[in-house]
Amino acid sequence: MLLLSRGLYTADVTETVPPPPDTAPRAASTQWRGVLEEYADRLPVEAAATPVTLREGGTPLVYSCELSEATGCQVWLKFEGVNPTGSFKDRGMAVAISGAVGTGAEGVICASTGNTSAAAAAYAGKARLTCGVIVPRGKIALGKLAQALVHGATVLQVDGSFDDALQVCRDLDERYPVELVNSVNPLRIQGQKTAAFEVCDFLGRAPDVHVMPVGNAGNITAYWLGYREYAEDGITDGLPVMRGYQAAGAAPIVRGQRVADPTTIATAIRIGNPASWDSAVAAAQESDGSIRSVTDRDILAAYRMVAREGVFCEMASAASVAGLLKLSEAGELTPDQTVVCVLTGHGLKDPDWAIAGAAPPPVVEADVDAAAASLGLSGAS
Ligand code: AN7
Repeated sequence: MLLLSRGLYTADVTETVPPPPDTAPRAASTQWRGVLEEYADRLPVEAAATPVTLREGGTPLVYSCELSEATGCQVWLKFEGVNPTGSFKDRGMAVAISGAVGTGAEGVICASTGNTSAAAAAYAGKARLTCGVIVPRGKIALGKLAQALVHGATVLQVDGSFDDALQVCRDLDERYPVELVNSVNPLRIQGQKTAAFEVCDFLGRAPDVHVMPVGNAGNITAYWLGYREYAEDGITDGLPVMRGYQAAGAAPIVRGQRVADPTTIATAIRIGNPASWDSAVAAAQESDGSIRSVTDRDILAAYRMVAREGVFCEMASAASVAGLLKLSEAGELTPDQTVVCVLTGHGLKDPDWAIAGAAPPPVVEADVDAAAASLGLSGAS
């Protein structure tokens, strides 16, 4: 066995995963129960039989006044940063780890630009499975590394890219008794498609345009699957145009060839050879959409813009907003369209960027007059 024992835990795995409580129907429930229970009828039964959940999903769709004014559309932000580990990865990981428990796996592995490892570590911890993660050395945000470590994963760094790390994990999966929980695992896509259901459930319809970042391309594959399932079952009567955005320095799909040394400040999407490349292209083509790129400068401006409106997303997430603004500038949006931008992860995972863009807060005396003067207040009563 490659993975280290968790030492403390010797109990049978199934003993640690009690059946879900017999909860109230969705409308009467006050706590969101997680994607496995909320969408049990739309997920593979084998995963639902051994549920591992941190009550992921149920994330807010926040109306953006700023972006709606800027584009003439109704723009909603699907804020996936409020998932249990702070990114959309929890949706797919809940299902993939549940599946791993069901098949009797003892350990899981993944390669990651950070968020997948945080989610894998947390859900493996919940299920008392061992977890090994392989990350590109020095290229993942500190908060994400902290998550993987604190949840008890064994973290390895490789001198290489995410793509190199994923290849190692694929090889391990082939030769050792471990379950691979990257998005090449179909249960990950199944879990992540629930975000599309939530969007439609909340809006009462499918959006006209769906904008999101693209890295390894699992998430665009998952959203497109979710939107299609709802349309095929007559729950919605339209499909959105899918608009995916890669970072300009890591845009293999846009360039039509692998990028050997991808570079971008959006480390989460610093990926040169996406595993779900073909299905991402299919989502764009079938929906009359596109996969394009945005520069790091565009991403940073978008990151600051949504943060000023109260939503703190991570840099990679802001690629969706940067993309939306480019669509608007190019006249590719129709007034009053309903647009959803996915913000895939939380800004607190990597606060360095927020700090770097701000002047250091001045130090003042603990005194009302000094504070008022520094705040520019006048007209005291
Ligand atoms: C915040 O964690 O690939 O196109 O290893 O963390 O489905 O890969 C992260 C990807 C967008 C891209 N936004 O999603 C990983 C990893 C954030 C992300 C993406 C990621 P995919």
